[in-house]
Amino acid sequence: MSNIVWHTHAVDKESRAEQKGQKPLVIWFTGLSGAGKSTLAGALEQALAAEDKHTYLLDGDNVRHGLCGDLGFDDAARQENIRRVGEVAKLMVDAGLIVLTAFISPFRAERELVRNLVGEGEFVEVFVDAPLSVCEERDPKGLYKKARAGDIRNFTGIDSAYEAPQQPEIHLLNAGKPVDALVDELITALRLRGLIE
Ligand code: PPS
Repeated sequence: MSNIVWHTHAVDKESRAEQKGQKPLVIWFTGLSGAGKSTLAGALEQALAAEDKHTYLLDGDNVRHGLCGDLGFDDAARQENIRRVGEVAKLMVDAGLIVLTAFISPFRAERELVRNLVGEGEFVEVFVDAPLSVCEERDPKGLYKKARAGDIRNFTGIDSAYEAPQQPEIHLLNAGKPVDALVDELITALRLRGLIE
């Protein structure tokens, strides 16, 4: 980037994290529409907040009302969506927060891009794995029905690809287990990795 110089400030990432008394982190939920990303991320955030952790949840549907309100669902728009969210998540980690994100984030390349941007050790990929048939059966927003009818184009799992993570840090099977049990699984996995106390 020409003519733009990075400024280093006296209050830095380490001092902000120390002030908060927590390890900043991005917990990146990925999975099909209706797999349970937002529900699980919300429940985990509640559990972390109850332990006085300072968190922020970036949720796909909400972010698309503002920051990414200009983006649709073709491949290029999804790539840009995830790029922007990755940059915001990185800023929030810099601010000392535990960031939870709930985006389909269907493409491996963009998830890797965010992993590299945030940095290994501060990025945890959580694959919320629910079979397409289960998501379609749940269809909480009626979107699968519309996609099957041809009223929505580029719908993930129907006529747009979902590239499942090959080596996520955490792989949650979400087909019937209660949310509380899955949140316990998540917290145990995060503790085992030394990412939360
Ligand atoms: S992406 O792929 O990461 O950019 O998508 P994301 O920002 O997470 O937005 C997904 C939510 O948008 C709704 N929606 C669609 N999803 C997939 N494909 C198409 N074409 C589409 N159109 C609208 C849908 O409610 C998704 O929410 P979730 O919570 O995942 O069901």
